[in-house]
Amino acid sequence: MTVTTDSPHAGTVTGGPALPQERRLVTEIPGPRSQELLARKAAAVPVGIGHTAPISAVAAGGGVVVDADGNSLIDLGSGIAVTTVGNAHPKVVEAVQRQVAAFTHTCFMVSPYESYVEVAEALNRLTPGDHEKKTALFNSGAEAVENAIKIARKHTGRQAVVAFDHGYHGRTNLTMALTAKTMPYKSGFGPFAPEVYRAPLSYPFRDGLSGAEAAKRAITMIEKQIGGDQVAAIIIEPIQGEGGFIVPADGFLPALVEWAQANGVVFIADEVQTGFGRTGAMFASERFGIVPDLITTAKGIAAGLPLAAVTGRAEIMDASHPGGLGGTYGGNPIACAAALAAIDAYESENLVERANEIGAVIRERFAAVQASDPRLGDVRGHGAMMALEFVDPETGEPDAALTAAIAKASIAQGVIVLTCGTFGNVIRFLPPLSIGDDLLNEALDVVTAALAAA
Ligand code: PLZ
Repeated sequence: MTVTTDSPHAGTVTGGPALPQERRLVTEIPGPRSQELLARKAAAVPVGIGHTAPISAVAAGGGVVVDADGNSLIDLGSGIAVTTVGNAHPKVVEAVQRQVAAFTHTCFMVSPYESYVEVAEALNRLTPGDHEKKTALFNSGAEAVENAIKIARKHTGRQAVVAFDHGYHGRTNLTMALTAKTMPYKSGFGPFAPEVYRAPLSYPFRDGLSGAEAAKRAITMIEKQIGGDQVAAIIIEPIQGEGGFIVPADGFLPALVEWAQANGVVFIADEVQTGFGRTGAMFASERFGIVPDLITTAKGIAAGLPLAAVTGRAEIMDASHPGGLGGTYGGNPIACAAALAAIDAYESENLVERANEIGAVIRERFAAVQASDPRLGDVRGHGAMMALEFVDPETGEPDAALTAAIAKASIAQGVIVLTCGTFGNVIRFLPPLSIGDDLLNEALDVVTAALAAA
């Protein structure tokens, strides 16, 4: 990238895996150049758009993000589970450069092109189940979720949609309605879309229920409060993301799928955060032995280019009349080129297995911490989607202040960590699968020290 203004970011910046794989702090975080950008951000960008790490990013790759002051931070967030193959992955860079020079846009609904169809074919092949599938492409996770609901309603001729406690599905009007948490996602932004109902989840650390018990509780609520024959779709994240990396008890998801099938309800797995190798399986649904009717994907699909998809049973996907689905940019050719390169990387570089190795390192290290520190109530997750839930050891109540302090101290020490959870008391790890063991361990040392010091 060559920048020809006189900004402090001027010059040629190359990211990707060739960046020195090190944590390097040459200023305080934020350094002077980052502070300058953040001041401009405060003046030019509304406060509604927050940020986690107070830096001005100029390059990233492997397991690091480099800022304008020359600090190199270890990345345990992947831009919220997006750069899973690694930032500026060489295959993605090459594919994007080739495509951008060929054509930037035609609108697939005006003049179709091959890469869109290839992404659809790849998703039809990679998603769980060997039934006939079709895929439609969109721009964001929220847009994919909106379209999955449209498709399910058209297919069933029903209106009600069931989402779950702690669920997160986006910030558009319908997806705000589907999202559980009011602050910061919903407060003051209503009225919300109608015919959205919320069922209780399985949250083993907090409810102590078996998967079968939790499923019975949810199904009873659906049958008594909505009626199975009124429900178009159930939508659920196999592992909840923003809601706290909540892994449901065994049997919970299969029981819901079975109930949906028996009642003609479309089961939608929202794999926007869990998809593409993140959980140590190509899709988290595989980890729970379920085959969803529809699956929504985004984030890791295209290594940072905006792309999202709805993939599912051909007869459901074909429910819409011609022209009923679409959008100007959905399946943009540059994003599709990036997706094909990213999918190639997932498959040829053993990245799904790498997610499991990363998960094993995180689990082992924090199981040891947990044994001596009762504030660490739960260590959970699958693959490279792991979380730590912090509590008051006396009461078991969520400890959001401790969690925020650990995240803040870690970032100040050059490790980008994200928090999540309805109660704000969860640290989540979403490292790029391109991170090396040394860097990963160094980052976990920093987080562990931050906990000890807090
Ligand atoms: N479904 C399961 O995780 C996005 C949101 C960050 P978009 N999660 C990150 C924020 O604060 O806005 C997400 C998700 C699941 C849907 C979405 C929405 O995806 O691409 O952000 O629209």
